[in-house]
Amino acid sequence: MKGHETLAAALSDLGVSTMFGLMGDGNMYFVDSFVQRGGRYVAVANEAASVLMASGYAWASGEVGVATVTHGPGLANTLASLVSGARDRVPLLLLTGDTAYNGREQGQKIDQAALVLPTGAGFEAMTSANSGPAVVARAFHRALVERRPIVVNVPVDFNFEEVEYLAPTMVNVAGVPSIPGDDAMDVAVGIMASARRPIVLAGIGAIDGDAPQALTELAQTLGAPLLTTLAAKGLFGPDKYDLGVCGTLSSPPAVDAIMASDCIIAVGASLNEFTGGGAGWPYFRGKHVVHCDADPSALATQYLADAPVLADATLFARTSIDWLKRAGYASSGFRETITLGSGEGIAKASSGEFVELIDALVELNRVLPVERAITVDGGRFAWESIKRLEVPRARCWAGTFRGFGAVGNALSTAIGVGMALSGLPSVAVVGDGGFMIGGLAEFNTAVRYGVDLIVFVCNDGTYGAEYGKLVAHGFAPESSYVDWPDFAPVAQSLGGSGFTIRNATDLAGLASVIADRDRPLLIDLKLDRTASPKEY
Ligand SMILES: Cc1ncc(C[n+]2csc(CCOP(=O)(O)OP(=O)(O)O)c2C)c(N)n1
Repeated sequence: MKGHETLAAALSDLGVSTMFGLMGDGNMYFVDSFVQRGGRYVAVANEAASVLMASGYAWASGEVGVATVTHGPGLANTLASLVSGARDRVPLLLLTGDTAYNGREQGQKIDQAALVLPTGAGFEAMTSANSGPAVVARAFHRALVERRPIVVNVPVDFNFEEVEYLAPTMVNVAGVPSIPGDDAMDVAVGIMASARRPIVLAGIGAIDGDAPQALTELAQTLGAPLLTTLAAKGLFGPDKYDLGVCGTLSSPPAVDAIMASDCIIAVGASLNEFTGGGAGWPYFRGKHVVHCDADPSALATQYLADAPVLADATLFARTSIDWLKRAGYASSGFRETITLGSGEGIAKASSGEFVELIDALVELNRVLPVERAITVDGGRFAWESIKRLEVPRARCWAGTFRGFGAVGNALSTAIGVGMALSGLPSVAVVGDGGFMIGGLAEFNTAVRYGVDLIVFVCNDGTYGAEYGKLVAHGFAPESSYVDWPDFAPVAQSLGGSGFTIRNATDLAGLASVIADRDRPLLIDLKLDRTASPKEY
């Protein structure tokens, strides 16, 4: 086999079916081999999007996302996306071409390891033409175990060498779920049993398999309400006692319950200050904390827990229930005493002249099919969007403004999510600034691949986050204004549909526009820049 064929064969043997990329001298032969083998190759418009789409795909599918770019500038275009992937702990493989080792005069030559390593992604270099499959397999398994992007460096001169293909083996890196130790459980169950107002908080370490169900049962046993981290929003599906997100974005009833509680049982959540309610961790202060995680690094980085338990989330929950029942424990009854519901206020009603962001989000939430995926970008529209838009389960929710705080990632991520979860609409909620940073070109990618994408552009004609800060500090805000063209006709030119909402009458048409969509749809929501939410 030729070198490029062995790379495609290795991916196929590792079960990779979809790859996002943009081709150039460094990777095009390998892309061709991948397609020849029946792989689905998604040609993006900008390299940054290849990593973002692969991230969305990885997140929604629970598999390793795979992307490919060419050397030099192609790889350089992915750097911000790699940082986001590394900080958001996305298992991802990026196969990048590299110039030949001896191609010193090649204009696109650059030290690719030096480029990649500061992003937080890992780097695996092919060292000979026949090393490809082993390097790809190692990178693939590292991506799964280390939960971050791993870049595989493929020098172009290895592509055409004739080499022997040695198929890599797929290793079950999940291994045996870790059983909670008796000593740790003794302390944890003692704390749970003596709590009078416990709450159960779950993170992305508890989104898969039986963990949501097992934690729901543990909460029921304890009489505890349920909460999730922002990243795990939707984890408990529709549950009467689910209070939503725990943290700075909590709803008023959730904040009341958290503040009233005396014990937090956090499972699969690598706790951070945002989950803790902001600086000083007000939500955790003065409470007993049980912290279970299968990943020792999640326990090692926080010193909050009275009872750290290194264990699989499901085994922890089931063991806790078992021990509590055997001890004759009776429910605390706490969750029967708290106020349920979202507690979110309704906006000033949109009049015939304009539309309020919150009204539009409430209407979008109402008219979307229950089975939907939501990806929210960064910007001042984001907090209300996170609060108002519901998802049926955890992997249907993606926030792209987390680890690196990059604006413009949501639309591409939503395309990857939509490709992993076909059969439901993938909704990207973005600002006008974010759409132009990273969405415009890739909207057409959704068109080309028939993704059921709905883009909701919260268009206030300004970088609203900056607008709010400029005004707050007494600066003139005009430098933050941008007069974009109307996006609906742009969406049509790109092969999709477009719909503009300027007022309450237009908003009333949203339901039918969404119901009748037959291609990627962009909704341009025109907002008053002075009236949009100021909090950021
Ligand atoms: C890649 C990137 N560029 C710039 C910023 C700075 N930034 C943070 S929020 C924001 C505003 C985005 O504007 P828009 O998408 O229109 O949303 P809005 O705040 O107006 O709701 C910007 C530019 C960033 N975080 N990331």
